[in-house]
Amino acid sequence: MRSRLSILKLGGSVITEKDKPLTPNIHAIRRLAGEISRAEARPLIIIHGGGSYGHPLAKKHGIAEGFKRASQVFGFSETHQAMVSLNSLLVKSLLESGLPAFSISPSSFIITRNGRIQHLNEEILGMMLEAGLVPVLYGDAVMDSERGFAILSGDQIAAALAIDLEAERIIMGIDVDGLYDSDPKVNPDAKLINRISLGDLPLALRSIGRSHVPDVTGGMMGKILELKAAVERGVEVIIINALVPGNVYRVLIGEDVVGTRIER
Ligand code: IP8
Repeated sequence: MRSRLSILKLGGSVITEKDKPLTPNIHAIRRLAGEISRAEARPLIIIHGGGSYGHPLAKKHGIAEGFKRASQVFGFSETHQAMVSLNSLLVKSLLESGLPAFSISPSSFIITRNGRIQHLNEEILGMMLEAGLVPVLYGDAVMDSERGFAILSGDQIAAALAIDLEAERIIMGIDVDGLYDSDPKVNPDAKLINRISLGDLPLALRSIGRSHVPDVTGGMMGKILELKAAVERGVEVIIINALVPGNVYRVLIGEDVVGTRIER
């Protein structure tokens, strides 16, 4: 039977200023921490993206392409550390809001092979959830058995954990209302898609615009492709705008929120 586990992915474009390197969106972080705490949704795993912390550094040092030269090793450390810093800001805010948040580095319990999760030790997460903790993970610079190292997106982690831990739903908090029939940042007439089935996804994906800021894990397109595997196994996926105050709280307590639901 499915657990009641919710996985909340907060996009890097929500918790950082995506155009300004290493700049958090402190206002959004504090507000979201309050909303998540107030909702009291359990069990819950929070995962966040890289935004202007992980992506520019990963790009600068070519981390997603794997180990090619010794000079990248320092960049690998720097990329991970940038994510640790961002994670600390979020975890600190969550704790201040009264939520028992617990930071975990994906690089300490996940190994990839050619960028795909090869080994994931979920035992520790299961025990934390049992204890009532809220694990807070992030897209990370990880060890890769073929390439030496890789960038593992928070979206791939969300889908893998949802499948392994039989989560009920993945909530994707991004900086627009959901999936549109064309890129809403370019086309003001773009229409929001409220529900979409896996069969109709390829058509919708063709209309998704390219990201204008560094995104080494494929932007919106990469996100959706990662989530497909979880939807196929019956996990409910809801994409909402986490920059709209109240949305994350409402979706966590089970209310209807404007967004896109991806169905089997
Ligand atoms: O923003 C990428 O995670 P994402 C993390 O979830 C790094 O794709 C280190 C760039």
